[in-house]
Amino acid sequence: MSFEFIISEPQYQPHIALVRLNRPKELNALNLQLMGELRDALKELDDNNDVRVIIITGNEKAFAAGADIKQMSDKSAIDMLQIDQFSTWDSIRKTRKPIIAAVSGFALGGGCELSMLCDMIVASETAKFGQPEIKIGVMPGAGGTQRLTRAVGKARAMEMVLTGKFISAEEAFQFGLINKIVPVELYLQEAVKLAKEIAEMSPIAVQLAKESVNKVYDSSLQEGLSFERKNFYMLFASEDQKEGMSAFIEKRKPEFKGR
Ligand code: DAK
Repeated sequence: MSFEFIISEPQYQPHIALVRLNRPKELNALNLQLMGELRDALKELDDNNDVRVIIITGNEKAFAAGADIKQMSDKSAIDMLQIDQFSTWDSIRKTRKPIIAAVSGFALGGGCELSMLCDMIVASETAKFGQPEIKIGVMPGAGGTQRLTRAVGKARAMEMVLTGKFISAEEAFQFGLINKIVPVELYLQEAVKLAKEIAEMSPIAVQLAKESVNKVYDSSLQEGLSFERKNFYMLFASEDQKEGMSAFIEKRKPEFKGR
């Protein structure tokens, strides 16, 4: 399979596949095509018997700075509902093989949500995690309010979601969001090291163990995610969403009116 916005290497190392998000000029902003490619690549790797662990990474500056605001800015609530990007995210969630996010630089909005959708996160010292959607007049829509809260607790999640402030790799580690922090030149290497340890285990046991750990989340997470998603779409009916996203694109401060 050939892709435009990602690079997929099924045999990056023995039994280890690497998927690189590859829109560097846009800080790997997750447009619909990139997310579709990521879904297709992960499906292919999940079906490939030689692959045991998958690593998703970006580049040193950005894992991903969120969904593509330029692609979303003029959408209506109904457009967003009909695009139904959630099915893409949901199919990534269903990947049976373990996925490690190797994060450096920005992991924001959908980028933070994508890293949390992975099973483990190895980060560089420069990594910054955040859910800054509130600053552009919306809110997290791909698991941020649910997975972040489960990972770091209500108080920290509330602060991040309501102020949009970023946390450093060090804070993310202290809060239990990530597995490891390493110097920037080592983050991919460290993710590979972790992947190798897992790749030595029984792939069937790994698959069932992953499924079982995730069961903890799934029972009530679904309800939360569907609630969150509807609220996210609803925000596209607001003037503040148009203002927030236009202001970002025009590089000015937004003026929110609460309408
Ligand atoms: N979208 C589009 N373009 C982006 C972008 C984004 N999210 N982030 C950065 N870029 C672009 C910038 O516009 C700029 O492009 P040019 O102006 O050069 O053409 C280029 O990348 C470099 O960015 P900056 O010049 O801004 O770089 P700085 O180092 O000054 O700042 C920054 C880096 C990451 C702090 C800043 O770019 C920034 O604040 N970016 C936006 C972060 C953000 O708000 N992210 C959340 C987006 S909303 C859902 C699925 C997903 C989602 C929701 C629902 N469903 C399945 C229902 C997700 C929503 C979101 O993520």
